[in-house]
Formats: sequence, C-alpha cells, structure tokens
Amino acid sequence: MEPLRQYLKEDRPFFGICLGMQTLFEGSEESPGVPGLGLLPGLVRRFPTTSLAVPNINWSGVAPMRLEPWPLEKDQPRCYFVHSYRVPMPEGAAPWALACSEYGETFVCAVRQGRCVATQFHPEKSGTAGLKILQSWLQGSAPSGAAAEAPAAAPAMPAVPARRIIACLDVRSNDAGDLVVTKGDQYDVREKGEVRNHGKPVALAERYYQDGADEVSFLNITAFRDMVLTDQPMLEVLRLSAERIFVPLTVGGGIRGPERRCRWWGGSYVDAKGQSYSALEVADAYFRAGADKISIGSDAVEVARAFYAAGRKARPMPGGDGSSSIELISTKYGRQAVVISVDPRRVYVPDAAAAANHAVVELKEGTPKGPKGEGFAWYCCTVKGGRDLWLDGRMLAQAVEALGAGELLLNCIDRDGQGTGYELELINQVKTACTLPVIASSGAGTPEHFEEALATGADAALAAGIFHREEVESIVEATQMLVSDRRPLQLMA
Ligand code: 1PR
Repeated sequence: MEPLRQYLKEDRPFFGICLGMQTLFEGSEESPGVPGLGLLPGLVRRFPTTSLAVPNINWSGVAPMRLEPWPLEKDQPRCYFVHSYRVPMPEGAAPWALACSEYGETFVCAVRQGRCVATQFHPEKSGTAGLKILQSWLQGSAPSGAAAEAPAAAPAMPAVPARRIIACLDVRSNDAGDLVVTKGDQYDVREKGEVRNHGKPVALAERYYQDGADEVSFLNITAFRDMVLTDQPMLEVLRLSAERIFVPLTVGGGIRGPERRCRWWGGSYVDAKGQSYSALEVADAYFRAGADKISIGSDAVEVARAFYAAGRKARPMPGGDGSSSIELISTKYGRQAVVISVDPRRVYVPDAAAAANHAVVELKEGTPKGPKGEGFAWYCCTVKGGRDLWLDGRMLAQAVEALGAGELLLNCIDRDGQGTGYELELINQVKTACTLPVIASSGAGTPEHFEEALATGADAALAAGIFHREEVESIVEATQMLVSDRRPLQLMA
C-alpha cells in the first residue's frame, strides 16, 4: 500500500481498471473495514439486487463529465463493464469524476486526478474503442489548466446498456485428431458418421471479433473425457485468441471436483489413469492462458445436487462450505468470472401438478408438445453432454447463485441447432428464480429470435450455428433492430 500511495502522491502515471479504480477510494462494501488507497473520497457500494441483475455485465454508454475528457473521447463509444460494486454519483462538486454510466442509476465510471486515470469499465476488453483509450493514455499527456478541470456544460446522459450478442464455438478433436469448431444437432455433432467441422477455432473466433461479436465463448465439449491440464492445444487456442481478440473470452470444459460426491466435500478429480487435478488448477490454467471467465457445466449440476442433498437451502442465500469448484473459483477470481453453462432438456408432464418436486411450466404455442400431447414440462439439468440428473433448472439456478456464480448460460438440448428459437419458458422461469444475468442459448435461427429472448428477460443472447452457417443478413438486421446504437455488428459481410 505505502509504495503505491507514495507513487500516486508523486503524480506519476497510473491507469487503474475496474477494481483498480475502486481501490483509489476510501473503502468498499466488498471488504468492510479494509481501507482503500484513499486518493479519492467516498465509499464504493454494491448495486442493489432488488431490481437489477448483478453483476452488471454489459456494453454501456460512457458520458464524459469534463470539457477535456482525455484519455476518453468527447463522444466516447460504449465500453465493456463487469462489476457488482460501483462508485455512486457524488452529491457535491467532484473534480475527479471524469465520466458516468448507467445501470439502474447513474454512477461514476471513470476518474482522473493529475496523471492518475482509472476506469470502471475494461478498455482492454472494449474492442477498438477501448484500445484507443489505452493508446491515448500511453501516447498522450493529461491536459492541464482550467479547461482540464472544467465540467462539461451538460454531460450527455449515458446510453442505456446494450445487451450482448455472444458467438459460441464448441470445440473438440475430430477423428483425425485436429481441434475443430463443431456444432451439434441436439448435441449430436456427427453427420454421416463424421464430426462436423466448421473451421479452426482461433481463426473463426477472430473473424467473429472483427465482425463485432460482443463476447466469444469456447466450450471444450469433450473435456469431461480428457485430462484437461495436458490439453495443450486447447490452452494454445486460448493463448492465441487472447493476443488477437479484445472482447471478453469465456472458456468452459473439464472443470470438476471429485467424481463420486457421496456428501458435501471438495478435493481433486482423479481420472482413469490415476492422475488428479483440482477445479482451481484447471481454472488457473484457463485464466493464465487468457480467459476472462470460465464456465462450469457438469460439475455445477453435481455441486448443486450435493448442496441440496446436504440439506442446504438456496434461500435466503446461506452459501456452501467453501469447497465446491464454484466457491473456490469465485473466491479467488470474483463471482463475475464464473459462468454456469447448463444443459437442460424438457421432461414432459400432463399437467402443472404432475411433478410435485419440480418447477413445471406450461409450454407456449410454438414449443413442441410431448409425444402424448403433454402441454407441460420441467427442465432436467443434464451432465456430460446430455446424461440426466433429477435437478431442475430453477433449483440449479438458485443453488449456484447461493454458491457464488456470476452468470448463467442457459442452453436447451431440445432447441440446440434447431434454428426454431430459444426456449422462452425456460428463460422466463430461471430469470424469475434468481438475480443472476442469464445468457439465452440454443435455437437462434432468425433475427426475431434474438429479440424474443431479450424481450423475455435474457441479459444476453448466444448463438453458434447461425454464425457458422453464415446466415449473414439476418444477424445484421437482428442486432441493428434490437439495439440500434451498439457496436455495429457486420458478421461475415
Ligand atoms: O461439463 O464443465 O466439462 O463443460 C462442457 C461444456 O460443453 C458444457 O458447457 C456443455 O454445454 C458443452 N457441451 C457438452 N456436449 C456438447 C455437445 O454439443 N455435444 N455443447 C456441448 C453445448 C451448446 C451451446 C451451443 C448452443 C447454441 N453446446 O454451446 O453453442 O446450443 O447453438 P445454436 O445457436 O446453433 O442453436 P463441462
């Protein structure tokens, strides 16, 4: 602390990002009683969860509050935010406040005092707009004099957040042993006996970044069979992608605890050859290789099952005993870095009361009915690419939220690769069950499908096949229609 305080006192160049901005203040509700650097006055506070999905994970508007907003631009484009705590707008004059943004309220999203600059958003993950800020800071120098301190006459209201469009790449080895991007049809990735091959992971991901995807996700879909830490090609894919792609990268596959969880306990996974590794070791390797977030699939279902089996209750938020993969990783890297990627499938029932222990929904027009005409279903969370467990979507969402997950990636096996639209009943059920941001996944086939998912309450929409199959115009139309002033998305123009 002291060398850093001294450094700031000497007004030497400093650029803080996210927590790097928050630590400049006197303290934070995140760590009560722990003093911050105290360069700036006030406390950092948590977003209220009563009406907002927290963390805030969005591309949001950035409105400069000073005449000379260097290193920001006067009409700064949207940037990428991922945070649960924020600096509230100060009541009186605050010459250090450089820009504000909006999430349920207006909050300070950039500060400058002398040569110390800090942003709540991530310029390094905000595409070309963010790289420009970093470049200005590296090359330029802070404006001085009255103009540098003068507040902008009327700061433009920050644009409301733009919900994210995420390109997803399911990755696995094909029969020749090459790592390829594949795509399933209800999770079956083979066509005429061969693994579908949509191209090379890094090249395809880079193309989606260049074309405007807000995030890129890699799912290592057969990682449950392999020793993930020795999967150097997959780690190399991440390393190379992180050098070329400046939006958030998520990677999932192979993060797990012990195979047989007879009760609530953590420890290491032991594979068939007797080699062991822990969930945290795999996450460490993914983060070191360049991931911003990791996703957990099968193990999250196992963990949630053990959570209930141990008699724990998801409400009111008691948490677990600290040993699960979700807790270990979110404690070390923060809740916002842990995505739960869940693979539910419909279990049809004849009426709402037919499955007493599960949350049942009525299927809407457009969702296929059961083989006997059943008009109701509950969603069974599966593991290892489709094997059934008894846990339903609502229970899973509440357990992983209580354990410290930051986001839910909601696939649906019945919809995967069908192009018939997202499973809106599932999105609605999970959104009302928890306060986590929800990424809709599985089934995008037309522009309207993105709109439907977001209108149903999803915080982001993920798609795979529609991008891989190069259905260009529909995507451009879809995203322009949805959020007219988000970064222009020109997929594969
Ligand atoms: O269980 O932690 O090792 O993680 C494995 C991950 O691999 C999980 O996130 C799981 O969802 C995923 N996975 C496992 N098997 C498959 C498979 O396809 N056989 N893929 C699989 C999941 C679903 C989405 C897909 C959307 C959108 N893929 O990622 O991209 O459904 O597709 P669409 O837009 O074309 O409809 P673990």
